Amino acid sequence: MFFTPRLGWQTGTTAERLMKMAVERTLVLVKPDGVQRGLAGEIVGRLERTGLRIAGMKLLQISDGLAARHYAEHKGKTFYPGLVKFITSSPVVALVMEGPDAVKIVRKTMGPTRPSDAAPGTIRGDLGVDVGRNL
Ligand code: FUP
Repeated sequence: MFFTPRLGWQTGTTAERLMKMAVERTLVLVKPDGVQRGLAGEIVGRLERTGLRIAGMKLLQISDGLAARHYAEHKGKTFYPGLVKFITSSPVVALVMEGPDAVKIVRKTMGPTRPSDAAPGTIRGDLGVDVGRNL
């Protein structure tokens, strides 16, 4: 027997297949634009409806130090200073989503970084304004 919120209780070969899948955890940040626009609940709801589990969630004011660590891969890029200024400008909702294939499922639900590339039905396709305000 194997349980997932997405599929419920499964038995037999389906359960065996699910048990072999890696249960992943992935960090999601609803950034200041999402929180200020009152869309945190909408965004968390869409992620929750995928069937993944909310393993943790809190409202958090990101410090300069934490922003630098989180976005270390972007240091030196033109948009980096603006990104750090923006992410530290007001509280974010930080959550951890958990379940089989969580990384892929969250990425598909959010859509690509640029809202103009994101399909309707994705969070960024429906709600994102531009790459610097992509919720
Ligand atoms: P994502 O994981 O989709 O949030 O994307 P990245 O980690 O690649 O980018 C982090 C943030 O950098 C994005 F949410 C927005 C910002 N960004 C820009 O402002 N300009 C760019 O060209 C790329 C990213």
